[in-house]
Amino acid sequence: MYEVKNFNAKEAKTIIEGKLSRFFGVTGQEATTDQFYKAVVMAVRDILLEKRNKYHQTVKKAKAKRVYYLCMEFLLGRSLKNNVFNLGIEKSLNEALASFGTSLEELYEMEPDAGLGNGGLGRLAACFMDALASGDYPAMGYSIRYEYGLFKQKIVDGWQTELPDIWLPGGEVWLTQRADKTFTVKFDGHIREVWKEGGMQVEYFDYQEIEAVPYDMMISGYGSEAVSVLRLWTAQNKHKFDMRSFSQGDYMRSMQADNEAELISKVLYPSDNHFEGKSLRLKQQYFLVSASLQNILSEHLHRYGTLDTLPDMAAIHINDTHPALAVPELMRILLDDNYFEWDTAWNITTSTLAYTNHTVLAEALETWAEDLVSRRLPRIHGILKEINRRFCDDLWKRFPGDWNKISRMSILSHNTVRMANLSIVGSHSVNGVSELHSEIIKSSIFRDFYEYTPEKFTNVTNGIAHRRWLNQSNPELCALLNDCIGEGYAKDASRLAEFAKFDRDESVLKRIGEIKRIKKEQFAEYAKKKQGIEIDPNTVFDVQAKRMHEYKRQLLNALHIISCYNALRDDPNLDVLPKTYIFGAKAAAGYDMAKQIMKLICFLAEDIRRNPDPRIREKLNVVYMENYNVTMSEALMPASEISEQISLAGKEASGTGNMKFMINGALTIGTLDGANVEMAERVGEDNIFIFGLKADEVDEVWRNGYNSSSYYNHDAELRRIVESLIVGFNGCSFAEIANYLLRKSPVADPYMCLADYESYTQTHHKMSELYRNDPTEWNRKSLRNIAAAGYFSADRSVRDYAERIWGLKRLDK
Ligand code: 26Q
Repeated sequence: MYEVKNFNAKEAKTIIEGKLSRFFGVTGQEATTDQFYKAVVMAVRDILLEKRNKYHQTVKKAKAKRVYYLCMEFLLGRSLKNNVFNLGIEKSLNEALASFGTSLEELYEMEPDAGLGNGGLGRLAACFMDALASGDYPAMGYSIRYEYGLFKQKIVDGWQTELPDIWLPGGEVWLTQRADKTFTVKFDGHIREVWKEGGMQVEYFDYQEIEAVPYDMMISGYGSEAVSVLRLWTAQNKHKFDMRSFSQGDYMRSMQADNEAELISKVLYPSDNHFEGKSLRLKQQYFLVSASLQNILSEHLHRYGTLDTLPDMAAIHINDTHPALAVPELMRILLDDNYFEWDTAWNITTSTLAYTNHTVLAEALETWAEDLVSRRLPRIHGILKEINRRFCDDLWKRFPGDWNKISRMSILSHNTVRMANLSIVGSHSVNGVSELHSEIIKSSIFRDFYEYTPEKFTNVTNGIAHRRWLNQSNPELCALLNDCIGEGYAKDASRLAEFAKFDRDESVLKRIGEIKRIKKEQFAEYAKKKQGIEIDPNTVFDVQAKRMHEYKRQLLNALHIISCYNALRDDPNLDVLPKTYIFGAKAAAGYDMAKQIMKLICFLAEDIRRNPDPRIREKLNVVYMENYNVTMSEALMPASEISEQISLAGKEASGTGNMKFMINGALTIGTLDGANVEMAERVGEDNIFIFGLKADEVDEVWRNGYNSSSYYNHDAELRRIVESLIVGFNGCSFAEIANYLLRKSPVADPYMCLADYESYTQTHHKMSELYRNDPTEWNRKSLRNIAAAGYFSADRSVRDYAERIWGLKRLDK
């Protein structure tokens, strides 16, 4: 294991003083907190660089295979605490900082979140960088250095508005420009085929050249030798500030070209689980793919002198279909730049690439207009046509005459490019992200492909960077764990299982309750400071935090709250368990229904807050936390007692928030969807609260025609809720939502809220009874959840990928 040498408090102090003096011209007495933050980050970066260089030499010497993780999103959040923890330099730094009258805790607050992602997929990529380094796997992530990350959410009168997320001032101290690794990415222009000596060759002319300049960020492993590198590309005009047009006085044109080029890395598209076929997004995708592959291949060629060995030395991962153009781009580099024969190139390509699917929602499947692709990427379009021609030829041999099948599997169809089909055909491995999801893709959206090449299909269940979500976010719980089972779980999360032995130890169970209470108080303080909102830590914290989406069914949660509110309005003396329902969610900017649901929750919250009867307010509180992000999540997960994982079964590919709640001891109320299924298997059905239709039952109800009014007619409580929606909250009617729940045409509520309502409320009821009547048993279930959460560490996920998909070995000498 790598140890940071000579980094005692005295040395740390000298280094920090050096940075302050050199970069800000101030002494430790004069420096602001922001200057301290930056000086400490620079000191940490130096350590990371040294560790990385050493590891790099080891990898080189061992001629080890590397993994390259291509992803349009890395939702990193903050980095300082994570690197300080993983490097084990917390104590020295804190001692040094104390002598200046500051502390790490204070500096952590100076760091903006790097919000270069929407939600689960982006956070998964970030968790994987940490786990890869901690598992001693040589890994590099590739993405875009968006100037603006995911928008900042402001809620005005219940309506979400989006503000730019300005993260670079404060975030850029982590980034090191590597101008020496700049590549050129070509767009637009035309293709012609010419006969040359070696045969037919393709010429590409009149193209536009964009420069991709990388910025590197390092992520240290924990208890390991490795550092992962995340390389983020910035777009700039290759012929920046064209003096020719400048001297002609055409200054504006030159500026416009610069702006157009820079637009590519300007902003992250804020939609998740929804496809939008915008030209700029296509450019972003190709920009990422082309720069990254040029980089990977030129380095391989430099190291080994041939690209024939690429599949032995490099695994390139396509994270969802967003970087699927890696398939034709890799072919292009092999064919056009390195003169490979088609078949050899295709072999190298498919043996190197692997693909993960993250959704089965039809509206999320990427299909690009072929004419857009041919205009922006004419050479890539040519290669796609050839890939498809050969693929369809093969299909024709395998399934002669089965036109329907061939047309379903074709990569190009109806003038669109189907990115999922491309990803499957161009990869040697296709995986889903939970057992259920991996089965569903084989039997539904990718059924034809599964029948064609079953050996490609596999599952890797998602995981979380448990050191971030447990060790760093919940030191109080870790102190208890350390007392009971030692500290080994930080390196090996499976050792959390040893905690189960304490499930009859009354003093441990009591401490679990006390720790939860402390975390609730801390969160209440955080909410007060951030949003001026009062939360009573004596109430149960029931939390749904994730992107706002119809399929995740925040609306189902709201319906249940409305029913509780109605009951209390009928009888304010009702003896119920006092609860605070906490929501945190951003909606895609153009997603009206999601914004309507958000508005409903906010107005319901306000209506309750304004209720004149304190007996009601004491028992029911609803809080909508503004601008939910990674940092807020780190405060919220440890404070949660009930975790809402209530998507319609079959729709949530995995979920990873569910795992973060679990490892912090929340009890889950959830459907048998995504990773919930495996959570239930591991913790045991007595320790999780499962409700609702199962995935196959959902399909059956939908096939037979989902009839919302039959549920409505049979359930007086539901009728009352719908009535309340129409009457409205805080002076605003939500009749549109009532109509959405009940309508049959043009479409019924596709996520069938009413079908699961009864089972959902009954399960809530059961949980409340348990919490009130047997708090010890509640804490016992909490303990069992913590003990069973080890499997959901990203350390295990990346080990699965490394062994079963990438063919990597760990370098732990
Ligand atoms: C695509 C094209 C154009 C614009 C945007 C997009 C786009 C962007 C982000 C499409 C999808 C996403 C994100 C999807 C996502 O986060 N999926 C989640 O992935 C998690 C990690 O595997 C799972 O746990 C969740 O179940 C899944 O919803």
